Amino acid sequence: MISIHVPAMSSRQDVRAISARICDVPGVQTLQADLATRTVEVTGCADPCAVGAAIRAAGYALDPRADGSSLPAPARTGGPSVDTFFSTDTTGLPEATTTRVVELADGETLDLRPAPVAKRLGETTVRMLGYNGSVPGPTLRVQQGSEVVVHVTNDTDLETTVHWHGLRLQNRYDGVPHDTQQPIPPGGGFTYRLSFPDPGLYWYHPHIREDYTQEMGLYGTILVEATEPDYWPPAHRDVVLTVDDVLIEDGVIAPFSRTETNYAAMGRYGNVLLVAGETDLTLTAHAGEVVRLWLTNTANSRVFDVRLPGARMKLVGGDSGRVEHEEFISSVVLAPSERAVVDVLFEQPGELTLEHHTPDRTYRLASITVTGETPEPSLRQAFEELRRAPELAAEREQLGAWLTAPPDKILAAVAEMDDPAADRTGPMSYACPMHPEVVSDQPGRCPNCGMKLMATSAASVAGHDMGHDMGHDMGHDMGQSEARHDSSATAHAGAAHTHVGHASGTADGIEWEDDMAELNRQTTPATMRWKLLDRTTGGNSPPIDWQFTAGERVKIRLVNEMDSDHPMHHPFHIHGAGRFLVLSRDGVPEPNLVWKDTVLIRTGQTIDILFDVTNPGLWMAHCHIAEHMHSGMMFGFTVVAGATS
Ligand SMILES: [Cu+2]
Repeated sequence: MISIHVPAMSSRQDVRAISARICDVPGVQTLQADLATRTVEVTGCADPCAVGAAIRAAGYALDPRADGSSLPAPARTGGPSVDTFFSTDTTGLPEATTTRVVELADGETLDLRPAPVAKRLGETTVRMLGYNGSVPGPTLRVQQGSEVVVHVTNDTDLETTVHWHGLRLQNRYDGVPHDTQQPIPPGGGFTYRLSFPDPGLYWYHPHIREDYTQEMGLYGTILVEATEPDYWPPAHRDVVLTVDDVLIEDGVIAPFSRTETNYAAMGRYGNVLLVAGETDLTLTAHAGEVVRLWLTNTANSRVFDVRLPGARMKLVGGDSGRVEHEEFISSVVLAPSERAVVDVLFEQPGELTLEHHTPDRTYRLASITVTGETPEPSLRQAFEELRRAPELAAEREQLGAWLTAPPDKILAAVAEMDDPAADRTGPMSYACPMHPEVVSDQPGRCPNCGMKLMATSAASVAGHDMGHDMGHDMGHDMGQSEARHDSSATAHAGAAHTHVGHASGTADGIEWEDDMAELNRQTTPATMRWKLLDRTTGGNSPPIDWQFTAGERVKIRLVNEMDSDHPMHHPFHIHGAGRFLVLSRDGVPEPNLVWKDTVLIRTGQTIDILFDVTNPGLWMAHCHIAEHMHSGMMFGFTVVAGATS
């Protein structure tokens, strides 16, 4: 181990600047910085002189005694050791290329390499991670019923896997670290064999540190072409668009700790929107043209409401294939990892804007110039037709019995959140982090949104510290108070709760923005525990023993409980053990069926799904807010082979 004393390293900002440089030194395996002793420790086979040079390049002088020489570990003087950050440095990185479309025939092979790239976002160039050099990674076009092979080589500095989101494939290619495969180490590889039983739009991303890797750009889409010729209505052209957001601070993607996920409370919301990887996407279309938009939400946490004023939109498909009946729409809501297939008819020439709407704001997603050249053949008449999908009409026929049947499983989403100031003494007042006007002299819940009230001194102190770039050890204060006061959540369970029913901070049960960014930034899986609890028999345990049989159908009730320290929406995702139909939302039968793998459970909402179990193995179910998944909102269940599978 190389141990170097850096006398001027006194803040997290210093650590970040130094680790950004050291991470790029060849041979560095792990990096640990200790603010108490102002020491940097590096393992691996790196040249000590190169590590010393990297620290000097970051602008910090070295202690002459320890300049680059190998020393035994320094004696610790106590105090917390500070974790380090993934690099944000763009030096020497290849510039990101544009996303390519890769057509793969049955049996063909693709090489896929996740690696760092330098990508221009508006005025700045930032370090990102891309598959095969682009963000998003290549769009794969494959045939329904085919099989392809993907060799993944990990050129990042973090273990990885690839999860093929929405594909009902063999369990061992599902990309879940330790459960279905060993993580792919930096420099290592893994070969996936993918099958595509269902037409539609799918996507791929890592299943390790999703909060970091997905935000940094590791995602790509898969378009599975239907075998049936008229499965989709006619369209002139396909346009595949990912919608995403990234958090840019000080000209870099706000750095990530190597050891700990933050923003655990609400997930990380970005301040820059990325559509197909671009901040300023421009598209062209022709009057009379029907363009099929294939939309995927790849954001960590943000829900999008996509609109296109001035053109007509027709919903034709969702997560996995077409909808029961096509319908004209003015907006489509996409939660993280959900997909929508929308046909757009551009009626006349002009300048249009693809938009994202929240109750308070309108964001531009892309500019579309519509020219006057009308394409042949005309599809205007076909666009007017609203078709029905016979296979889903058949499902509808037998859904009545499932609607009235009791659920086979009941799953509840709940949060436990520590108050960073819970152990302070003296008079306390408590306020809602989302609604500062709600103040109480007792711990409790916010009557507006149901959130746990936090000691106000904590909130204001935190806000001050955060203004100074992470403070220096706010996170550790929280960690320590958590260790000493692990019972704060249970202590509060006895406090008087204000029952708020289905009311929530936002009337529609969606957190469109991060309204408590400073508190959110400090929350980690240690202080914010997201839970999925099995309430099938009224209990309070995690769903530890779910076992299904391939070929069966299971009714699962998903309850987003208001009696929680932080009620919030959750996009609930089930891996490729099968696919599901939404039966009802708050008791209202789903009006338009589509096969799904992710459903948005709004705050306070109850959703019944019918899970069609098809593929044996050990599978995951989790919230697709990356930070919630890493804070406990995930469990595995098994599917055993049935008589016919
Ligand atoms: Cu969640």
